[in-house]
Amino acid sequence: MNFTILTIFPEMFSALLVGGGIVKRAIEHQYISVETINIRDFAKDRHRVVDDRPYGGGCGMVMKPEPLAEAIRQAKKKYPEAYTLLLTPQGRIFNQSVAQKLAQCGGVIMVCGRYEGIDERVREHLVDDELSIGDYVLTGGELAAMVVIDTVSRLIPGTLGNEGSARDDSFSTGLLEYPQYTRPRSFEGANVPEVLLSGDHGAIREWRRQASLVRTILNRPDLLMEQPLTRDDIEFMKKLQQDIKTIIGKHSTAS
Ligand code: 4G0
Repeated sequence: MNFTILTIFPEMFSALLVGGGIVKRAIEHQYISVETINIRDFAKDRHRVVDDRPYGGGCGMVMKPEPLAEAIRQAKKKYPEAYTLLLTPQGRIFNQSVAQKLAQCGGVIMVCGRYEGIDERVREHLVDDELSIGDYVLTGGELAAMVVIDTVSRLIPGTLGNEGSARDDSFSTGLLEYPQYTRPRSFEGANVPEVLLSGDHGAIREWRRQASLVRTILNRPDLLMEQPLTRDDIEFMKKLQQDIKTIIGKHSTAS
């Protein structure tokens, strides 16, 4: 899988090669490749200007169409099968299932906007899809593009080393991950749950499923509306509901 990034700050992507992370390893083992194209290289004037004032007035600057369009065309010429994305707060929200789709396509070209965005005509004619990594505004699309590269990279077969991890993780089960523990058994007075030391794999599976359900109810109840729940899940949640009612009952009769 090739990622080609169009940006005025190509140096930012060297961050992907720092340390001993999975993305760096994936590049070294040629599961993925990351190329950058400096949009400024396509500016025609002496000062290599890539932005201009918005028609109709208003504050800030807009990325001017000519250099950006030329940069996109060069990327598409090298990777004709690639999917061209614009990272923008106006895009569809990027999530694990979008990442899974991207992991199966024939390369990704990502346009990183700066300033107040890009000229609308470039978006209409040269961009296949617009993605947002969340409801907040960054100073540029570069960090968003790196989030996409990181997320998609670990879904490419071979990149994880541990194939199970990507399949089992949150959002693949539709629930949040259960708590994880490692040695020591007792840390600053806090003990690892006994069931995880029991060797009873059925009991461990049940404990983890229930811990996932509780976390999801507390932090992301919206997720529970999507994924199907088992009969055991429903039974567990009814029991929780009963326990909560009993506690509330005790408090309201006391006060
Ligand atoms: C295009 C993406 C790009 C338009 C990019 C800003 C947040 C995200 C940019 C704008 C970005 C995200 C209209 C401000 C660059 N910020 N949430 N900034 N506008 O994915």
